[in-house]
Amino acid sequence: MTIQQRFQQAKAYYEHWNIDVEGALQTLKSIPISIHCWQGDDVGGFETKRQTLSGGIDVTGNYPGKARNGDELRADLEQALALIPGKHRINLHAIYAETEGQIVERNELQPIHFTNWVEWAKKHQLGLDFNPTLFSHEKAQDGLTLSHPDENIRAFWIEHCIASRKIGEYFGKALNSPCLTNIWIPDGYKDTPSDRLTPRKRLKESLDIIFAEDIDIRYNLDAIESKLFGIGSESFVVGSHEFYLSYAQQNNKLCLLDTGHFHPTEMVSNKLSTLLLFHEKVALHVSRPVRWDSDHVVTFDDELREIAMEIVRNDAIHRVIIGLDFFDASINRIAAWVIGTRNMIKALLYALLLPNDYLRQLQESGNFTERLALMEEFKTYPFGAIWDYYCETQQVPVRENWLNNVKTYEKELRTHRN
Ligand code: RNT
Ligand code: ZN
Repeated sequence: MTIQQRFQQAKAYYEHWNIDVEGALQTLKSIPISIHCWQGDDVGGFETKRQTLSGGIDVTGNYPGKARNGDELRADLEQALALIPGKHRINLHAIYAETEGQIVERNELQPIHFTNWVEWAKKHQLGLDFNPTLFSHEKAQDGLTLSHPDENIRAFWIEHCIASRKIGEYFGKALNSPCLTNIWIPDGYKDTPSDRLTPRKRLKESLDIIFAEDIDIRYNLDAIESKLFGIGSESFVVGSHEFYLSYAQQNNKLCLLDTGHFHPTEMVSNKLSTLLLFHEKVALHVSRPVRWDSDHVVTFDDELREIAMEIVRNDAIHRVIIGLDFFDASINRIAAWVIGTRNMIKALLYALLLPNDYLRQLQESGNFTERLALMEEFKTYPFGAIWDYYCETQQVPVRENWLNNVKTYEKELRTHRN
């Protein structure tokens, strides 16, 4: 049987439940995923004065062939994008600036340092998102940045964040699609603090200064990302969930929820409906924590599907900004992007192919038996046939065939990179 025939057969199963399969594929096509560039080089960046990774995050593994500069990283991204169905976005960090060998301090970064990325994004019709980098830097060595007691250190990072928002604005204007500029800071303490309020007060004040600069939301959207703990900040993180939730609410900013930044049994899927009730938009860093915030490659697991269901069922596909955040250096980095991104898209398709209205009615009428029965049966519906058809119509390899492309690319790459 051809992919097309298998699709027709599978479609009939879903149509029996009044599920509009073609409509679901159209919707899926319109959902961009913001793919993080930092999986390609282990969150290294291209600064002239290279710094080792800090901030309580860690990348393990030493798989050969990581990208060493902008051209290599863009080539690798192009290879990954060719294996992922749909049109997406690329998420950059300030450390991916290209300054032609000049040392440019982070607080002095400008749009001009990102023109290669913008030209490339234009050529490939990609949107760009952005993040100031408040780690891997001598001024972040104390584990404190925007909440540092030293006014000069705070000022440096405030300037960096303002510069970043302007770079975001430039991306948004140049590419005609608003850039999400997300601030994440590592600030916290290894051991029990004697004062939790003062650092949080300083963070609030720093954010107020950063956001005082009025930037048009048609071009740049601001997000703030919370965290529970990091390596070296086990006992206290200044930018906690409550902190940013309150700040975002009061100042009309986007809350960014990273799926690795909560207690192991605390699920982001369960938070989305609440955020959607009180905020116009929500942003995500979809990651996979394994026992801690380990940033493993996203798999097609229960929580990923549950997140996708929340987005689809709550009619929020244009209100939840989906970004990925993982970094695994123990496997082929291009494969990591492909696996994680394809899984995110697959989960959205899975959610779009459920009888969501009917399931809702069952719950409202108290019919929990049928609700459970159907939710379980749909897990083994011929979903794979619809996914294969989508990949084929989007002109990307079907099923595991993409692995051959990655292997060929890897062979070529091994002769150039060492
Ligand atoms: C760290 C945060 C943050 C980073 C990236 C590199 O715990 O998740 O989003 O992973 O900015
Ligand atoms: Zn994150």
